[in-house]
Amino acid sequence: MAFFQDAPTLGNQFQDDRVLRSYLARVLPPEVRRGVEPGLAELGELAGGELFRAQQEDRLAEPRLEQWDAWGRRVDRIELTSVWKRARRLACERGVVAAAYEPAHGAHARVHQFALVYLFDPSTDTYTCPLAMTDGAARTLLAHQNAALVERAIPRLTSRDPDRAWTSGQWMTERTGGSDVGLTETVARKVDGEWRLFGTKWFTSAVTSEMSLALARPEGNGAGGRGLALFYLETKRPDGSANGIVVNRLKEKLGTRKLPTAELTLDGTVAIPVGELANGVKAITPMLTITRTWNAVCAAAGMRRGLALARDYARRRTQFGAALSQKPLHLETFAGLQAEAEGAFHLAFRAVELLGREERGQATEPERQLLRLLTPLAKLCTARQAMAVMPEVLEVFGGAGYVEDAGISHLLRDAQVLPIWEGTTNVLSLDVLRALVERGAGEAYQAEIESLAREARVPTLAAAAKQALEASSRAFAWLLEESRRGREGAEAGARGFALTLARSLELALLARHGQWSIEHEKDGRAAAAATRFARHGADCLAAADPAAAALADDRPLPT
Ligand code: MFK
Repeated sequence: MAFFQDAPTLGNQFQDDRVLRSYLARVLPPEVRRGVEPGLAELGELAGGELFRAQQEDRLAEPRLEQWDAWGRRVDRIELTSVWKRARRLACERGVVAAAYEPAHGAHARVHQFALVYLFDPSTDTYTCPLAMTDGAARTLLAHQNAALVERAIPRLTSRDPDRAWTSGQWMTERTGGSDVGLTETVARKVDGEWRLFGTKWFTSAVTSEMSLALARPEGNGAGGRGLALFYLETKRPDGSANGIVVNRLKEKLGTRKLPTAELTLDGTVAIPVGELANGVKAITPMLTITRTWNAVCAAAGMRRGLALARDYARRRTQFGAALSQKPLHLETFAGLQAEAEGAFHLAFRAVELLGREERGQATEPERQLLRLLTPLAKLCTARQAMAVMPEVLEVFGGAGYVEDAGISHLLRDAQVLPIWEGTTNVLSLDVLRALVERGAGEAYQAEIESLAREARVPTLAAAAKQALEASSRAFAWLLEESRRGREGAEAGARGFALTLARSLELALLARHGQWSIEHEKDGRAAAAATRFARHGADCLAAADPAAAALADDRPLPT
C-alpha cells in the first residue's frame, strides 16, 4: 500500500504544557491555582482541538474590505474571517482581557490573564492584536483618570459579555514613521466646540474596533512628541455612520494576514482629549507597556505552538529506519530550541508578574524600575528568539514545513511581525538605555539577578547562574565605559547590550526555576533547559565596529 504521512496533532494545550503548569505551580498560591486551572484546562482543550481544526479549515480565508455599496455609497465594511468572529466571543467569555481587571486574584490577575493569552493566541489567528490594544487602551484610560472616559469605555473594554464588549485600536503610525512617532502629521482642530482630527494613519491594526486611542497635534502646538496630544475616539457616530474615518485599503502583509490592518484617512473625526493637550508620546506609554508585554507572551506562545507540532510530528515521522524522535541529531537540535523557548517564557512572565504587582499597588520602587526595564527587554529578546526558533520548526517538517497547506509555514510568517511592531529590536534597545538613565533601573536589575542566582544551588545551576551574573556585570561595565566616551559607542552597541541583559536574566530565571522544579516536582527538565541555555550563552556584547559605516553604507574606507 502507498505511504501517506500522518499530520501532526495537538493535545490539550494546557495539560500538555509542562513549562506553563510548572511555572503556575511555583508562582500562584494554591487557592488561586485551584481557581484558575479548570478554566485554563478548558481553554487548552479548545486551543488544541476545535479551534486548531477551525484554523486549518479557515486557512485560506482573509478579511475583505468592501468600500462601496451597490448604489455608490461609501460603506467601508470589513468582513472578518470565521475564526475571528468566533475568537471575539470566546475572548470575552473567557476573560482574555477582563481577567486582568477583575478583583478575584489580586496581584496574580495578570499571571492568570496572560496564561489565558498564552493558550488563546496560537489558535486564534492573531486576534490577540485587537485584544492587546484593548487591554492597553483600558490601562491608559485608567492611568489618566479621565472620569468620563473611564466610565464610558472601561466597562466595555473589560466586559465578558460579547454583546456589550468593545475592542480598541491604537493609531500611531503615519507615513512619517512607526518608530519616530513624534513626527505625527495628524492635526487636531477645534470645530464648533469639538475636537476633530484630520490626517492619515498608515498602519492601524484591527480597524474593526469600536474605539481607538490616537495621537494628533493640536493646531498651534510645537513639533515633536511633546506637541502631540492623546485622543480618544469612537469609530462610529451614534447613528452608526463612520466618524469621519475612511478606510483607504487593507495592508498586503507578509504574515498576520487574518488581521485587517488598514490605512485610514481621518477627515473630521470627532475625538476627546484623554488628558492634557500636549506630551502625547508620554501619554500613550502605558499602552506601549501593555502591548509590548502581549508581544512577549505571544512570542513565547508561538514558539510553544511550533515546538508542540514539531514534537508530535517527530514521533510520527520515520526516516532512515526510525522515528525522528529517536534520532540523536534531531534531539540535539530540538533540545536547543526548547531551551530558548523556556527562557523566553520565563522572561515574559517575570514582566507579567511585575505588571500585576504594579497595577495592584503592591510593587516596591525597585520593582517598578525593574518593570520599566524588563518590558522592552522581554519584548525585544523573545521576538528575536521566535525568529530563531521558527525556521528550525519548519525545518523539522522538511518540505512539508514549506508548503502552505500543511499549516506550518504561517508560523514563520506570523512570527516576523513580532520584532517589528510595537517597537523594533533597535528602537527597543535604545529604550533600554533610556530606562536605565531615567529611573536607575540598573540597580534593580542587579538586585534581581543576584537574588535569582542565590536560589540556584545544584552545582550545574549555580554555574549557570554565575555565568548569567558575569555576563550582565560585563554588560554594565561596558555601558559605563562607552558612556564615558560619549553617546555614539553606547548607541552602536545597544542591541548587544540589551540582548545580554535579557539573556542573562533568562538564564538566571531558568536556573532558579530549575532548582525549584528539582525540589518540588522531582523533575530535572527545567534544570536541563537552564544548562542547555547556558551552553548557548548570554553574552551578546560586541564592541562598536569602526568599519561599520563603510560596510553598511558602502562608504569609502581608507586602508
Ligand atoms: C500580539 C499582540 C501585539 C500587539 C500588536 C499591536 C499592533 C499595533 C501596530 C502598531 O501600532 S505598531 C507601532 C509601533 N510603534 C511603536 O511602538 C513606537 C516605537 N517608538 C518608540 O517606542 C520610541 O521610543 C518613542 C516613540 C516612545 C520615542 O519618542 P520620542 O518622541 O523620542 O519620545 P521621548 O522624548 O524619548 O519620550 C517622551 C517621554 O515618554 C519621556 O518622558 P519625559 O517627557 O518625562 O522625559 C520618556 O521618558 C517617556 N517614555 C518613552 N518611552 C517610554 C516612556 N515611558 C515609559 N515607557 C516607555 N516605553
